Amino acid sequence: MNYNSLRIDVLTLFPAMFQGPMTESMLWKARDRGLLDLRLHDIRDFTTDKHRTADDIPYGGGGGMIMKPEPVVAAIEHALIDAPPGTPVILMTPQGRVFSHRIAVELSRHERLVLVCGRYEGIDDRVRQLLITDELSIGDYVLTGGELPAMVVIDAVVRHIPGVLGAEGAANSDSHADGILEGPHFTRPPLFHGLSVPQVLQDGDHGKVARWRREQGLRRTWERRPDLLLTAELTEDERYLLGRFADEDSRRATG
Ligand code: 4GO
Repeated sequence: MNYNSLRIDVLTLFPAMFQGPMTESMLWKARDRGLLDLRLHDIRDFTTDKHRTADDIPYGGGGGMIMKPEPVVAAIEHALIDAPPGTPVILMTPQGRVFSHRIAVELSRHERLVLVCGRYEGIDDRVRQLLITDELSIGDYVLTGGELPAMVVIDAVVRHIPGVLGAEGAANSDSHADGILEGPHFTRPPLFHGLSVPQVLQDGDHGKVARWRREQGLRRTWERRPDLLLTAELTEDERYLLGRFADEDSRRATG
């Protein structure tokens, strides 16, 4: 098999933060198999003064410090050497579009990605104006830096590089892969603290198991994330099942 590999350049003032997460388990395997080429760059290495100054006070006053534009721009330009045109240069920021399964799949199809992590009150906006092509947020909360969001994006993207996951195509049945959640999972023993594994899974009729899983996934989505059902592409059978959940609901409410 001829796998394509993904190179990700991360620009940060704290490259050591990536050492743990990026050298464990699946991510390590991806790197070991040559599917992921992860390169960490210390933005401070692109400063030019003797104190290696990466931040400065904000124009207009106010608290906190701002990351100086020159070292960040130099780091991005370094990361973009020999990168194909259209390589995403992504800034992690709570002001970005909210990261999702769909965006993870989209990003995994590129040959190269550049992730820029801010610290303090953020980066001088001219870096964004000049070089940033995408701004991503992992959710509506503020963190002390873009490093944890970058790691979240890397983990979610790398799972979609062909050859990374053990069971080929295991990512396709994931929660969110087709717009609905997954149902529950079980392993041995068949009886645990008085709770048994559903008989259909123990019987191992693959057709029945597939139908049961789809129904459980739909049920969970109905219960927990009904917003997802507004956009999920469902078959006629699945729409019928949703109707049944609604009926069960109203019987519980009235009976
Ligand atoms: C990203 C960056 C939150 C996110 C960040 C997020 N906080 N929700 N903080 O993805 C500029 C300096 C932004 C600290 C950074």
